[in-house]
Amino acid sequence: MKILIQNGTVVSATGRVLADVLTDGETIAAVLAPGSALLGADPAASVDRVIDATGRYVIPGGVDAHTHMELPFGGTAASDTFETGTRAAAWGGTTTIIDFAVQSHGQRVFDGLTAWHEKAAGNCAIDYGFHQIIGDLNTDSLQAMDGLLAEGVSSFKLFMAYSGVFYSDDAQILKAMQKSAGTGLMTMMHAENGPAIDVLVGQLLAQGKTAPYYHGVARAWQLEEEATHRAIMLANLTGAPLYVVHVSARQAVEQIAAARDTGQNVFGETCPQYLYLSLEENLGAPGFEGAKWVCSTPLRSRAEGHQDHLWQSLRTNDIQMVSTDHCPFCMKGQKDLGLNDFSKIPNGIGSVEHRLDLLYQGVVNERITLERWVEITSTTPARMFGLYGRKGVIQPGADADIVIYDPNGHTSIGLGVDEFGEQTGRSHHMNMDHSAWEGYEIDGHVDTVISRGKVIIDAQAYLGARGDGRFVPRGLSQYLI
Ligand code: DUC
Ligand code: ZN
Ligand code: ZN
Ligand code: ZN
Repeated sequence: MKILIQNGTVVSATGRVLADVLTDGETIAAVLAPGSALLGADPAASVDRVIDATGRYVIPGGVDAHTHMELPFGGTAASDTFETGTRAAAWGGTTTIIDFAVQSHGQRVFDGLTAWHEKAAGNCAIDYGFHQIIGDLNTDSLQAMDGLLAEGVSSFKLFMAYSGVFYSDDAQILKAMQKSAGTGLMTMMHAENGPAIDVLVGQLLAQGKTAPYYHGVARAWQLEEEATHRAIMLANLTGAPLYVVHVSARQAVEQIAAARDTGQNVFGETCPQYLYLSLEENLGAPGFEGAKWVCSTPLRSRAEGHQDHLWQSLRTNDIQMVSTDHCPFCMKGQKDLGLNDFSKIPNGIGSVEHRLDLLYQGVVNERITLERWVEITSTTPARMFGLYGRKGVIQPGADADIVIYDPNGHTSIGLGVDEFGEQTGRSHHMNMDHSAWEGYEIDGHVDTVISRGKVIIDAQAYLGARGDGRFVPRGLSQYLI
């Protein structure tokens, strides 16, 4: 199958150009001057399909480097399977996810990784890779980490919170970081001071403060700043490359920026929820409604300026990229486990479908440039996690993962049906009974999505199939020398 995308504006991390893009099989064959004579007078005669992209952007498919399909958490499991979650991602212009394989307590690392392969294999609509969560950091786990890269897993995640589940103490973190420094594997860190949070949670509950809002009170920004600083210092000592996940507090951003200014290999990720949503307006919604937005790190106070600072940090590169931390739970039967106790609400928000659209608003509102939009949603994630060249760029030889984005289009985000069962014209495809983004109106629209040379979203129709997506082994981060 050969596809010619004509007359679009090809946008990369470094610029934009009017060009035609030719795919051949699963890869990109050429980026050509518009109407290039190479194909002769009638391109339709030499390709299988011609797509007119006049007035639209042609961008590399999105790379979402932080998802949790089917994650067991809080006595339940994330509601998107690899099948439903990757299909929703495709609708939103994401053509690669990197999900977190879990080693749980008492399990061996490679048993956790194998279990994740079993969940994903044959079920995904788009390509996928894995990071490895090390949830039980013992001698055996440290040894197993030597074998991760050979399995195409070049990063592992540790948690400074969630005691008894994924938690690692400083001694364990130090040892894992020594391994990271020795192997080049990226250390990914959930940076919150869990033991301090646990004390505050207990005190709040004892005072009868059980509403979702108190989730945000207990997980104070000081505990994110402190843990971020501690992780940075341990990485500094050991020489480990460090990537801090889901940064929400401006003070944590400042820690990352300061470390980067000294030349340390420290990187930061934020998520759409921290750019748009807040402690006051969302977690503080009446009744139990705020449970929709219980995630960790938590949404932060708008009055304290975290959201504005995060947008600025994306522009100045104090923060390098945006992933979703997609971890969806339904209200009914899942979030409602914490009806009388906020600490029992499963943590997570579903956004895998909306990352490109939500970040495009940053272009519309002049928070970031068009090129930066492509960089933080596709190119940097690919480089950060050893996929660049194949993913994250439109160039000959790269996988033909391409999105045609219409800046004059419009996207209404929310459930496809309302409470009366009527079609709303909204766009939700995630397996959730609510949307954290209900009612968001987006300037811009994902028109066409091509995944390894196959058109999977076209004219509001899904043409992909379960099993189209393949595991992509990753190399070391391309940000490291
Ligand atoms: N944060 C979430 O919101 N969900 C899953 C795990 C995490 O760290
Ligand atoms: Zn986390
Ligand atoms: Zn996560
Ligand atoms: Zn459109």
